[in-house]
Amino acid sequence: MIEVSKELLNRLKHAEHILFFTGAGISAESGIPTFRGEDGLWNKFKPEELANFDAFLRNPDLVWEWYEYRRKIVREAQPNNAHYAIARFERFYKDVTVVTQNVDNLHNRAGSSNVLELHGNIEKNYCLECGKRYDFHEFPDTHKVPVCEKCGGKIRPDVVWFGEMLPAETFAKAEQKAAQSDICFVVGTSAVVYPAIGIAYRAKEFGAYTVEINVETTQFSSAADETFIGKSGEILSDILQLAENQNNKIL
Ligand code: BV8
Ligand code: ZN
Repeated sequence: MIEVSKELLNRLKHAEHILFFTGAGISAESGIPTFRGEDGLWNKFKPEELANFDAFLRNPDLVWEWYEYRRKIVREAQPNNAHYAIARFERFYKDVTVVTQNVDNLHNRAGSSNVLELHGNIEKNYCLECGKRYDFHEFPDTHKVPVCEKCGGKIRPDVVWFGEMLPAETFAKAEQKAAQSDICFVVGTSAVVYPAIGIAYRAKEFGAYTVEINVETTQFSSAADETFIGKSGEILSDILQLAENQNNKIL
């Protein structure tokens, strides 16, 4: 069991609004490669080459194949203890929000009920021309960008690429939740991508007690009130246990 501060115990006892801000590190224990780690996805490919719209126009089949490769990994992956611990926080607090940069759908699959996907969801796609949606759709040929059955346009993943705006409503909701939160857990993110990480700074600005969970320190560490260095699956399971001890009320 990890050692936590009196302040965090006190906050776990009295908090009403909990915010989890998560990045690729929370899915590492599910076997999904992160972006910037040593075996990171970006090491093989550079973000500029793949996760942006120009790359898709330049080389649609390559970008499509990369997403199909990642979709396969995601489909074979299972949520891990960190995802499940976050979902179980809903037993003790009436307002638990997950703001994730991840596109792997694992928070939803673990049972969290309020997940805000700032960068979209790799299981969702749409036609560039007519906008027809192809959500959770299995495409026959994973090596070629598919064409829309309605209008023949190219189909793209419904994720936010570099240089693209984040979904406005989702981001606004995340900002509102950040301003309300009593505790903000910042889990498994290198804290380099904007405006997403701005949500964690905003929670702090509005008085949330910020707790970072990561296997190493990050750019956010100096802003965090408390940092736990370790795997999110283990640390969040311990913090869930502490939350349970602090809240004899089960909702
Ligand atoms: C926008 C798409 C503008 C889907 C992604 C210069 C300075 C600042 C900002 C910028 C700049 N130049 C450009 C920008 C803006 C840019 C940006 O932030 N760039 C950064 C890289 C410098 N942002 C954008 O372009 C955004 N859009 O700004 O639009 C605009 C404005 C007006 C009008 C029009 C446009 C869009 C950003 C979204 C890009 N899309 N993904 C996909 O393919 O996945 S970003 C990509 O990075 C993923 O979404 C990922 O989630 C995100 C963040 O990465 P992390 O999740 O943090 O993952 P990472 O691998 O980096 O770190 C993993 C961490 O986990 C590590 O710390 C590791 O230690 C830890 N870990 C590992 N194992 C564990 C663990 N922790 C705990 N337990 C473990 N077991
Ligand atoms: Zn179409």
